Amino acid sequence: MALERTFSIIKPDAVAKNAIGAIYNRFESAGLRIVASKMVHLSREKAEGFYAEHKERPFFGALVDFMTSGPVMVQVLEGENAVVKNRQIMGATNPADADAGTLRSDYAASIDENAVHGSDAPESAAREIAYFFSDEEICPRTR
Ligand code: IDP
Repeated sequence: MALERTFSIIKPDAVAKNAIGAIYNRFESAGLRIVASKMVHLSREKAEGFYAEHKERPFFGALVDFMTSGPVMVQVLEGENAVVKNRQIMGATNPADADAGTLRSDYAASIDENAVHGSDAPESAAREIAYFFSDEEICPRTR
């Protein structure tokens, strides 16, 4: 299978728990390679744009409040089947439904504060990667 890329966010709750390294270890242990990475504190405008598809949902304001409440790590993960693999590593949106051993089972407190984001399809991955990274910021494996 060809290499695929997906977009990932370690959300403010998991950054506050000092879990960046532990979460990166999960990605790398599963065979995903971090090919771009940075820490950012999202503006409201940036967070609202990222979650624009949820604009009409009742939780939208709380979601933007949360996503702007502290710094996040954003990264591009590369590997075989990266989109699906990352979603498996993350677990279900609601940590109460997440399988044991997934990131959300281990690090998320609630559906509102659920530790990580991961693209749900190759198309959204491409859009989300471009929303945060220029081509020059992405460093694919060279050897
Ligand atoms: P995903 O992050 O697993 O892809 P989405 O349905 O795309 O889930 O929702 C985006 C984010 O919006 C979730 O990660 C979660 O933080 C928040 N969210 C989704 N549904 C709810 C809800 O019912 N209540 C509160 N927050 C929600």
